[in-house]
Amino acid sequence: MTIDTSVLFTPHRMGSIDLPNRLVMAPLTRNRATPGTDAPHALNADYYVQRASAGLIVSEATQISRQGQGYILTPGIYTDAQVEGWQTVTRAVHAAGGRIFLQLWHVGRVSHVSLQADGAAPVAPSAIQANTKTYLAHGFDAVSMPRALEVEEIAMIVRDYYNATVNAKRAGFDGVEIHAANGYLIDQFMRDGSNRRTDGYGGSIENRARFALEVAEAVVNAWEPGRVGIRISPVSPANDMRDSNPTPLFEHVARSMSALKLAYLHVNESPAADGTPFDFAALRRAFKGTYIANAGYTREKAAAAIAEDRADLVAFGKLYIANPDLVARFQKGAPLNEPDQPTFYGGGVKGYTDYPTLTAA
Ligand code: 8OZ
Repeated sequence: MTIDTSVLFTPHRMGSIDLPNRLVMAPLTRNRATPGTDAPHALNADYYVQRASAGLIVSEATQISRQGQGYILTPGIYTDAQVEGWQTVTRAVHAAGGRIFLQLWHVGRVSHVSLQADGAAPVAPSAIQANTKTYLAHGFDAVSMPRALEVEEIAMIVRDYYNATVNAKRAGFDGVEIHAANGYLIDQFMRDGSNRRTDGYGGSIENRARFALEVAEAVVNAWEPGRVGIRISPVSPANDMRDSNPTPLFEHVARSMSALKLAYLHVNESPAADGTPFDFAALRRAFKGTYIANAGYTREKAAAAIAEDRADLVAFGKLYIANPDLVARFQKGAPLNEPDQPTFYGGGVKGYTDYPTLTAA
């Protein structure tokens, strides 16, 4: 059976912006910022420009503060040098006809004392060490033991999200995506495997989702809801995450974000470790804006998801690493380049801006 994939190349209105097609470049950590400043530079602009035919680019995860960093050479959005670096990226992407959102990131406990000011412990909802690794100057290593945040400190981090959003606007982005997925700080608050708090930020679903809500409110106040999205990963076990009852938790999150009129809900649909099914369609129903599906989609699966109204847009990660002209390749049904795993994290041009386009190949 041949599938009609033409739906992938139809326009879509997402919040305050118009997208020319349904393909999203997923946020992808590549560890190639400037050493010392963690500012983006010309090579990073080249990389995003090559991928500017995507309906939407979501930038690599970008720390909102030094405390929010968990890996070497990931970019920030909290210094003037970083804002200026991102300006070169957004200007180049816009000149090439693209649209780009910045992904706002605080890693929480997925960090290491060597990245924190004065070698301090990373922060988390609770002092529970994750059984996971981070990428440091000496290679991959275990994350450090975190300390639990004081309630007053939580408000300061919400403020950091606000300031980072103001900076993203100054840097020329079209919007921002709140990274609430993959076991980083917001996800650590939401899921009960990493949150044992007994104050207003722990216990009930409403309490565990409170930090996510406060962050979303701050970000919307710094810009406008039509330029704000959020990414979640309800059952992904990545970074040692678990929750005893994810369905009502993430339905509550989707409904709350819908009430704030966020432009989109971006869902990493990676399955649970034990294969327990999760009803992603319930999240689709609970959220009134654009639904972006991600994880393991192909051209045909993406077209089917959109045709059957399970998603509005589909994000591609590894396929976008290897295929800068993914839109043109999908349009033609052309063969795809294979992603080269050893060059994903760190390095220069190799495995970054040297994947051939169809016309070059
Ligand atoms: C891979 C390596 C480092 C970070 C995520 C930001 O999983 C990441 C990430 C992925 O969301």
